[in-house]
Amino acid sequence: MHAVVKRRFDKCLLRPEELTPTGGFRVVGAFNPGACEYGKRVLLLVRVAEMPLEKRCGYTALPVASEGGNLAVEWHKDEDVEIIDGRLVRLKSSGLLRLTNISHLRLVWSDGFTVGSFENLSAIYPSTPYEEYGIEDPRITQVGETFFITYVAVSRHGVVTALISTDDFISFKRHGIIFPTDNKDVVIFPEKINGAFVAFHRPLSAAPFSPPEVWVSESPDAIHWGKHRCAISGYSDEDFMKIGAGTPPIKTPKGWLEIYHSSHRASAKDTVGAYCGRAALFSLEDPTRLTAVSSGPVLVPETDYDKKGFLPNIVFPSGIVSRDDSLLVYYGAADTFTAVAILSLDDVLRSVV
Ligand code: MAN
Repeated sequence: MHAVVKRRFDKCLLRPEELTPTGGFRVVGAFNPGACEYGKRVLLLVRVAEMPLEKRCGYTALPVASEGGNLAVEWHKDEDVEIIDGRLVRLKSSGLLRLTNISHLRLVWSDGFTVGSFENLSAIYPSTPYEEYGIEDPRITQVGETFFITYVAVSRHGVVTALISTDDFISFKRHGIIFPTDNKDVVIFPEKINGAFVAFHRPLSAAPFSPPEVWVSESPDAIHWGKHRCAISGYSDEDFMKIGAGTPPIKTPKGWLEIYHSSHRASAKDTVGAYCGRAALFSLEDPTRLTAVSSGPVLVPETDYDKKGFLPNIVFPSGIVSRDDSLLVYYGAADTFTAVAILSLDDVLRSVV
């Protein structure tokens, strides 16, 4: 797979071993970061995935968070558990899925190209029954003075998206679930359009009449969403398994630019297929109207850290900062690392036809 746009610069910014683990756990991933500019700095909100340190022969450890945010471990006999992939197992008794790791979010300061100290980082831990299997994949959008953080919450109730807002990244207001099960990859536009907040999201049906699609919705307050419509259909000549919005949209002269991800059918030897980033343009006046998509992927697994990790060959764009003609795309590499790739805005716009 080749990218239709050449990277101008790339760098692995954060590795799991650089972060202090929660007591009793080890960090296995520091990836899928939300990103925004804050003053002169770039703030990254990283998904930190952890696995229990303790091992018991013949048992599988499944992590779980209590309502107070403490992480604990449940032990299940190996024979009662079926392994699906590196991330997931199925409990044979109920047929239900569980994650082998549990995620929380941590703030990391950056100048855009390097990251600062990892000490005393603010963290957001799971804290409601809807977050008992972890919180994941944050996206940050500044609208006016307020930063809106959407994130995925996973629990026995399913996979949902919740909202936090903050003005200073010191105090955070939780607004609860904004898109119920199953829905993830929610990115909010950086300005209101015709008086409404607008967001892309990815509903996932248990009774699939369609492949997964990106949808677009509107809201008066970023909490109550309606006017749901399909924005990018999953149908394609290629063997897409899933698509989902990636980075919050950026306003360009040619329209709203969205870098979204596509996942591909797994080859026989892998359990999870490759993930790439693609570009789509939406009308400036009517952000529900898709005007063009890139002729191919704009970001593909290229570097060592994209290709080797917890799950190989994954680039998952989740944050973006635009500086002059450069797009600083922050992404999760191999479900393990946080990385940045710089693309030229002109190149990306030229690839969208
Ligand atoms: C998928 C992957 C995982 C994630 C779960 C729950 O299996 O994206 O990384 O933990 O969904 O959201």
